[in-house]
Amino acid sequence: MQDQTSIAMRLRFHTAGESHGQALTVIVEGMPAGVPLHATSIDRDLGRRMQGHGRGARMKIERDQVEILGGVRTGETLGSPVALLIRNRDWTNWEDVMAVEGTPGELRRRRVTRPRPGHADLVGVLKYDRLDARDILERASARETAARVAAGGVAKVLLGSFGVNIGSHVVSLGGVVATVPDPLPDPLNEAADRSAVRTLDPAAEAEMIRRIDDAKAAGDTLGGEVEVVARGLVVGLGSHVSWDRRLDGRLAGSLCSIPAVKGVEIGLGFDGARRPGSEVHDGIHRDAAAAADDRRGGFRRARNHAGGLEGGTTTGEPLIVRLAMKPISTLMRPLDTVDLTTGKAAKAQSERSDITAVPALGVIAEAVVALVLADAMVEKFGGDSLAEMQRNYHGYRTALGSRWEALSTDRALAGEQS
Ligand code: EPS
Repeated sequence: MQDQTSIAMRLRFHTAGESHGQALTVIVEGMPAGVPLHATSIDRDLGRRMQGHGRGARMKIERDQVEILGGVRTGETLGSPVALLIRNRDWTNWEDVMAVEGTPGELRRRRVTRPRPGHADLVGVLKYDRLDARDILERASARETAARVAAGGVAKVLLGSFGVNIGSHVVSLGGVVATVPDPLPDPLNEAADRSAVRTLDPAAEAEMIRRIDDAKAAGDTLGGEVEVVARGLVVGLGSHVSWDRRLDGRLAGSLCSIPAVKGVEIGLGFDGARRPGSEVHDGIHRDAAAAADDRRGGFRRARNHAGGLEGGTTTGEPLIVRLAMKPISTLMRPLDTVDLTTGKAAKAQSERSDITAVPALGVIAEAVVALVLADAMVEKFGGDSLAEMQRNYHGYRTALGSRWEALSTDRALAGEQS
């Protein structure tokens, strides 16, 4: 069923839970039956999300692991909603503050009345008519991204069954821009995960770490940019026919919904806007090697400035997206605000937080890209079971492979007749 007011999804997910509540939960709906799924395949990415120089003390408390509560039996999905749970270990320190039971409006310990510029604190209390900004920040917290990484882990398993893999790396942090190797290492994550800031440039890495340490000493925070690369995609996911089926729009919308993400680029992105068309678009070629590659439809591109998308549709080249993350809005040397109880000028509340979460952003963005791509795969190849989806997928690839042959036969016949 198409939702006319939002981007339609066939593989859908919803997360719930507060940062210091008992747990985060996720329901992933639309997975075909028969996909091998184990908690361990999701836990790897949950662990990767917690890493990175510049994370706060919370990451020393948590040991994020998923419990699969529904949708899986004997290590395989059933086609029913997949229900996941990630317990917050920090809950034991917050049980009184975050208890579900109590008197409405009751004022509790750790009340937040001095909203942080840049966070959801102020707009949230105004919009939801709350007295304590904790009612807002508990859900606005980027802790929610743990649940999204879990959902993305499910999507990654589905994509893996079709030879798609997704990696990421940090391209800038705190104003330090990394030199990106060309070609990128494959597998990408094996290389990026070796770095404390998930960058592929060792010289930039040292400088990024220095800037994080300096920001910490100054009570400040840092943003940056990450790149996500998805390899192994088949030509033809997404569509040009309607706005909500264009994959570039679906990716940009989903990626911008990650807390603190302020920009998304696809392929050359903003840089492409400054060059003439001849230096932007990727020439189309066909030779023997290309003809044998049915995944790309039998064609080869001179380069991949398009980042794997043309007309809102995959080309079969690697999908390349970049995200910009603003610095975290909890500053230990806080900015100007107004106290919501007195109406007087004050300094914003300081809560324990991170100096930067840019290295974690790559892992979160991989998950979000995986969810969008898995949705596009289900859209195109459908099916109630993985086996049915595989048949549809391989049937499509076979048709792509024989298309040129059919076309040349038609042309030969047309030539004979004229
Ligand atoms: C996060 C958990 C949070 C923060 C961070 C992300 O833990 P706590 O608030 O208990 O210190 O480290 O949240 C934010 C950046 C934010 O703005 O809320 C996590 O699990 O990723």
